Amino acid sequence: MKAELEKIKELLKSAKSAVIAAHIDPDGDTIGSMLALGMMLEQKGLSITLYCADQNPKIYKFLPTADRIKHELPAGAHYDLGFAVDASDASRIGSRIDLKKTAGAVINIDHHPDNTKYGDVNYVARVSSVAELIFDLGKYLKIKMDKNIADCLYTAMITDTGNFRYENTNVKTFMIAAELLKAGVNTHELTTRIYDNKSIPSIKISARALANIKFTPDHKIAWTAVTDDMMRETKAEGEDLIGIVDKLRSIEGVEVAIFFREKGNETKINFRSKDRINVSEIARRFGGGGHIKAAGAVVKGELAKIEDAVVAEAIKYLKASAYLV
Ligand SMILES: [Mn+2]
Repeated sequence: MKAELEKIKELLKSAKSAVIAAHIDPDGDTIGSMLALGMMLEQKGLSITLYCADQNPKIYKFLPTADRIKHELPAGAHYDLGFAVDASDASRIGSRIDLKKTAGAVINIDHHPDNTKYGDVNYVARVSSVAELIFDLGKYLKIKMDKNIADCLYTAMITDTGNFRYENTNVKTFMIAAELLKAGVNTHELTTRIYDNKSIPSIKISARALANIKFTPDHKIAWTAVTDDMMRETKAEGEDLIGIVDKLRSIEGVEVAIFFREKGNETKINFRSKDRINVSEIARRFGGGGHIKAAGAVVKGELAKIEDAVVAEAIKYLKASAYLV
């Protein structure tokens, strides 16, 4: 990774402006990493534009500089550098901007195993969160770690590791977390803001989803679906659905959890695996992708048909893995 860090350092020497792009349907890692990187590059004297095609979920709005995120760039805008954070492919930042045309050089900072190496620099490694890569970059650039940067990185880390519960959490993850606490992070305050701050619609929609839960006869696959009508009736928004699929996975004996969300003529699918099954393989069969234990896809068509097809494919995949009895 040293070579990539050096390349970024070199590019920064002559750069005056940069746009940093988060991925569509943003999560804590992409938002926190984008904001932290923005503040770091400002310390280096760059003029920074923060971009996310979609709205920043409410729970991340308290983060320092989150109010500066733009959802559109001025026509013809051009920047010396274009960073993409937590995006496995250039298309993940959305179709409204083309980073290659918008910036002199594209720097791809990511941790997805299926990253397509679309950057002029590809600073890609399989670590818990992009936040770890941004932390290392900050060290390399001799950035002063302050509480604002640390809050953003810590939020990014806990949201991608399930608050340090997932397998991607290792010694280095905790070493970085310790550094962030030294820089002023109050872990109780941040985790309360992220985990104990649910909206009433989010509880209502998750109650509806859990009431309709379905299982294969052996209970190894659990799934549920949320329709546009259910969203309207509970006044829920997209971000209120975060965590439902994790609840399905938390059930005893469940190996694969699948969550379907009807959105107009499309269905968004989220997959989670507890232990042995690589759900990114199942997602890939529907044009999606992701991590081994967390993946997603978007499919056009009627919800009920998609539900049947995806569950059938998941059953087939578990059988092929000699796992479903
Ligand atoms: Mn991530």
